Amino acid sequence: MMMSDGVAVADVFDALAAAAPEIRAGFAGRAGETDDHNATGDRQLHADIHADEILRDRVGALDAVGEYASEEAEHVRDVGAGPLSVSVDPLDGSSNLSANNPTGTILGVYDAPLPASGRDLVAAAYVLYGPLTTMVTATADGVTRYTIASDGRRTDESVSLPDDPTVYGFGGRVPDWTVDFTDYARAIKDELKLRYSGAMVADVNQVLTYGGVFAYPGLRDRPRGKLRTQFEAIPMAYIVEAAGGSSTNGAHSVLDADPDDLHSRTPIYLGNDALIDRAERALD
Ligand code: P6P
Repeated sequence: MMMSDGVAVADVFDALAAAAPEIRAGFAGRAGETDDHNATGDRQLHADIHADEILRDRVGALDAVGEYASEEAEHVRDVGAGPLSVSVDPLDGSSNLSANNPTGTILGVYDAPLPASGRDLVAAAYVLYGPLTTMVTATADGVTRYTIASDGRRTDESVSLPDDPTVYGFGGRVPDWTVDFTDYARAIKDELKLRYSGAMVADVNQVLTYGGVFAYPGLRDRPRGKLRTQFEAIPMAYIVEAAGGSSTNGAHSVLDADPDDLHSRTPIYLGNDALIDRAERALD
């Protein structure tokens, strides 16, 4: 990654950090549904649209960014002549708003046109809207967690996955799990503590904090599972692998995924190496 790309990535992270308090301030009164659906069929909340507009304006205005793609919009948007392409899930787990549970923003920075492979990712980040607003960023240089105050001030600490796993979180309904995943889950639940909120950002953040495994597996009737390859799986896999963990889609690292469709889905398993190795053996 050229130094100029390093500076450009820092500009993207600064834009995300500046957007976060504005997105959070817009939650009140926007938990309701619009009449519209996104490209993967999810009913859109007013908060989804609000977050996407803020991010598109801030990130799309950067000279280094040429393409902006959102989980909330069917097509990639040309936003300039810059070398970088940015993918966003503007408000991951937005349905949690009505229960006042955590939600998040997921962002990927690619040095290739979208849809792009995980190997084209040069940086990734997420914002977690919990009791605190935190931003976790990852580049080839490592993973950093920032706590963002309401006035935008940031404090930071480096992040690495704990060696000893403690928590797990598995998506989907148990009757919809495959036999192989059910066997894997049965073993894991006797070893680790269940932590599952329904927002990928919050659940992966718990794995990064305490060690463990997050999975949204392929299901009996939906072999590719639920989570979006470009907007959720690839950026979050990049962050977990940069923090010292592993990812898989059941067969290989999620970063080796090469989606041909911007809104494709993939099974995803993220966490400590040994737990991911066991998942690949169980699903083989
Ligand atoms: P389920 C939120 O809608 C999301 O895309 C992810 O953030 C989360 O991990 C998953 O779906 C939750 O899905 O089926 O458990 O509600």
